[in-house]
Amino acid sequence: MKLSMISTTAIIAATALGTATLSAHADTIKTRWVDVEVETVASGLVRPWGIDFLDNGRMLVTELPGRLRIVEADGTLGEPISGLPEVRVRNQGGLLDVALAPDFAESQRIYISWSEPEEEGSNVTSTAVAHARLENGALHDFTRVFSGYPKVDGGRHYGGRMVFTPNGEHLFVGLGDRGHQMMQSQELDSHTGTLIRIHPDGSVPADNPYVNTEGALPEIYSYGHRNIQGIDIQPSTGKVWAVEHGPQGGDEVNAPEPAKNYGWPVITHGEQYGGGEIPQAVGFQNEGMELPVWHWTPSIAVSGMNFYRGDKFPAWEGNILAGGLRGQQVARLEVDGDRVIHQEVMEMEYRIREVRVGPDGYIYLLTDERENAKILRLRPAE
Ligand SMILES: [Ca+2]
Repeated sequence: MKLSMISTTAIIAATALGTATLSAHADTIKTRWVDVEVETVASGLVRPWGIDFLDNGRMLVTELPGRLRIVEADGTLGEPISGLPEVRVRNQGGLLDVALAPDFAESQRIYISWSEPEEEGSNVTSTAVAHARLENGALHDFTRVFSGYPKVDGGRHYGGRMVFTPNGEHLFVGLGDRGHQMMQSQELDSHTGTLIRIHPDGSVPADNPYVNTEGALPEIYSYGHRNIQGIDIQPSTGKVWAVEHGPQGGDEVNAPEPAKNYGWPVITHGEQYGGGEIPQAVGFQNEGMELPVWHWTPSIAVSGMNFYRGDKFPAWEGNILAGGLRGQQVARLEVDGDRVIHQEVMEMEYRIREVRVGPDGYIYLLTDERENAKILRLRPAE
């Protein structure tokens, strides 16, 4: 995806049934339905992780090392916004996602997720969510609405992706297994390896599946997840979908339903890093556990996911767009009901951390570099 002026010849290779891989060596990627231009909107970021869209093309972007910035439409990076909590920056931990409140236009309220230490400087952390009012480059009235239980000494698998339902009533947050004691993902007495559903003020919806289950945490919506890294609401159904990292192999797309078990670490298509079976795994399926809608084996290290909605890529309406870190790609999945029927891979030359459809219908990507990371924009070629 070098942005040279050489015209593109896309290389199309079938790598698996129903999959086409498109590799662009210029500024245009030829895909099945449309030629796609890749533009650099902004650069100079450090491990950007989350993005949401303000008015007039301005964007709010998090950087994992604990900064939140406004990026102007012309790519100018604003000064870091003050008023963040202590963010424990360690391995995969740091400042994670950002989302405008559903009533942002009136309230100026934003939501962030981050790795929250037990006490100042502690490595014992969990994923927390808060809201605050954004005004004059600073956060005010900072209010924590969720903190994962338990806090764990470790720097991996925080989850942290957030999405509001379109009516603003519910907030979903994906939480990871924290990288050890994986069987905690199978238990309901911790938030480890779960998808939670709360009201925007942090209160628990009365119709959450475990509100009347003794010993279960009431925020839990579904469980048996490994590390959710992308989440969105399917426009045609209003249902939540999520992508999660497998270990070595077995990255998944799931359409989580309340009280259902998505199997980690008991069922997986993955194996240990370096090879060998996951010790707790029994295979690809097991009684009472849900199969993924789709899986990537080998892993692309899936990160970021949005359903396409908008007027710029009409042929992609309702498709899933998912990023790949190790896979350095955007995967486009055509969805029919609750099945994926075709995959097309757009190869990028960057690790892709997040994929978001902007209010303008263009597709925004965050690249994952430790220096000079970028916001890229996909648009139909002229
Ligand atoms: Ca699973």
